[in-house]
Amino acid sequence: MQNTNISTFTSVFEQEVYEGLTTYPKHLSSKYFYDEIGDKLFQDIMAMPEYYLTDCEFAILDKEKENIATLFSKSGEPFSLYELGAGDGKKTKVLLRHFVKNNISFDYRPIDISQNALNQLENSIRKEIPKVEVNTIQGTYVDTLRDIGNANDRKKIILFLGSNIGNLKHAQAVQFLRDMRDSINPGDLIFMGFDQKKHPQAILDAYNDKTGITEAFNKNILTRINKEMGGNFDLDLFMHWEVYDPETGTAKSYLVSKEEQMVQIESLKLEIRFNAWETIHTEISQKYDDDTVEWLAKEAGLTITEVFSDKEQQYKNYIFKK
Ligand code: AVJ
Repeated sequence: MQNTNISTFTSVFEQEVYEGLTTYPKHLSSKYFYDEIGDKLFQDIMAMPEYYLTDCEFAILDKEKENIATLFSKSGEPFSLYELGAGDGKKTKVLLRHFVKNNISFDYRPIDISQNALNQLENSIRKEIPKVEVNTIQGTYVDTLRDIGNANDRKKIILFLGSNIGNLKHAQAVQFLRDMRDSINPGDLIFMGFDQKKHPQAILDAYNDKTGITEAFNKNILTRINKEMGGNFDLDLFMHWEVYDPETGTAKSYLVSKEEQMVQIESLKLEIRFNAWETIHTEISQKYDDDTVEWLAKEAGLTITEVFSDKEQQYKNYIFKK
């Protein structure tokens, strides 16, 4: 018996798994990589030598912290520093420390879907940079952007680091930037990281490490389905496969079925057939160039006021205003 009644799904995750695995070609959303194990695996990815993004952005923030502080506090007004998908805040702390040292008046409002991640972040800031006023906000990007839009107590600066925008297709990225634009006022700023087009091999290596961390990260979505929905995916019967198209700048991750097989998912009352070498598309990680970021900004009604880059132009941070 197949479950086709949407009202019987107990979560959006269940509904999206059902839809993604009963359509052709099959797909699952990378937003479901992140549970406690997925968060840990992503930490491990950020520490890999192949995953240049984190080191590049860290270097940019460190090199440019003075310029960034000047731009954020130009008017001298106190501001709220919102951060979407704050995670462990390792890179942001470079800025926080510098702002505190220079007596810049601001509060830090990290936003994350995970209350656990927020608690850890708040505790570590309390310990390491106690002078920072932290006000955490738990929620999805969409909900919290609405809250940011409604909060007009202070000048707003929104951080969105890590090239997290790269998980969105261009049309979705434009919509996301429009939502950000709608949540700020003239004079407010958006500070974002965009990974850049580069040697295709460097990109493939970053998403296809030999140690298998990225593979485990990609497969964690199957582990979650097994645990949370009573699935019986055999992880060894799927392989991680990465492709990068240097023309479009899109890196895509797949899970490929190594043989013909059936998989059952109990809570969905679903049995799924995989042909040998059939794919599940799980993630895109878009790479950009200045023209593309300018185009996105224009489509969203934003203007780029500043671009910061590492020496090799592997990665860039852009400041946008309304
Ligand atoms: C967290 C979305 C920026 O796409 O580079 C890392 C996630 N996926 N390795 C990225 C990820 C595989 C990462 N983002």
